[in-house]
Amino acid sequence: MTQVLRPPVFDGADDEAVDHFGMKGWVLTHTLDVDGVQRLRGWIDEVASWPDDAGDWLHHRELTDDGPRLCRSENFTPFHDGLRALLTEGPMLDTASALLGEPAVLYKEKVNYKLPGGAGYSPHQDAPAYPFVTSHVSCMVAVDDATVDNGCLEVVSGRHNDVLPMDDVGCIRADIAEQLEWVAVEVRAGETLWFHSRTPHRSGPNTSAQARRALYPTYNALAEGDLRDDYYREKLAEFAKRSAAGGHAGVSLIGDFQGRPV
Ligand SMILES: O=C(O)CCC(=O)C(=O)O
Repeated sequence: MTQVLRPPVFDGADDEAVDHFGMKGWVLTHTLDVDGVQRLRGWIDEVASWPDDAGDWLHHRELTDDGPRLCRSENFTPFHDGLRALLTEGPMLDTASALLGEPAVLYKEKVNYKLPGGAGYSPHQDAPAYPFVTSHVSCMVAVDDATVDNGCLEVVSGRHNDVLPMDDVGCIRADIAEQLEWVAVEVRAGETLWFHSRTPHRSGPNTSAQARRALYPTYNALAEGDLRDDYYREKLAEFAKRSAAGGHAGVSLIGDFQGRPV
């Protein structure tokens, strides 16, 4: 049985939060107050309403029992001033830098919408999916309360030192994943769950009637370079290659998404 956790929420990356992250491979922080959450929801609605082909952002859809639904948008910070400021300046960047132990820079960003009926994600670590960088940290900024019912993240504590054996789609091998001690971390809207690039994580489907939207920026150590443009160039080339080969591009460079991309 997966244990459900409501861990301490730190105000920012003070020494205690950094120690928690170092020990567990994840830490929960406060990011936005009630007004900030309202503003963020408005921004996410704006991004979701952008047409597919009017810019270089990417929208991905999945087939749910209610038909095709948006499951992910990415590469939107160049086109949205509010989201760019939230993710590339101030407390978010400061926390990423404190957790990396050196100045950080935004590597990539996405929204996972996980609308009602939206699918979950297989056990995986992010490190194998991110070319070019060795030192990076990701987080989930909860746009809506994330709960067990709507598919919050589940993590494994203290297992962020190694890349675990993978299956042929880049997820953690099933026999290894089932031996790990998973904890479900419920995250309230406006809080942020930071996790190391090698922290094993997974999530269930959204079985509730409400959306579970979350914003996921990833930061790398600036010393490795500002590689965001390279990342999206590589990703678009890989998606184009998959489509040209007659397959579906998918939503990710690894096969962690359990839904039916359309
Ligand atoms: O949003 C989720 O439920 C999981 C997301 C995730 O693990 C990913 O996008 O790699």
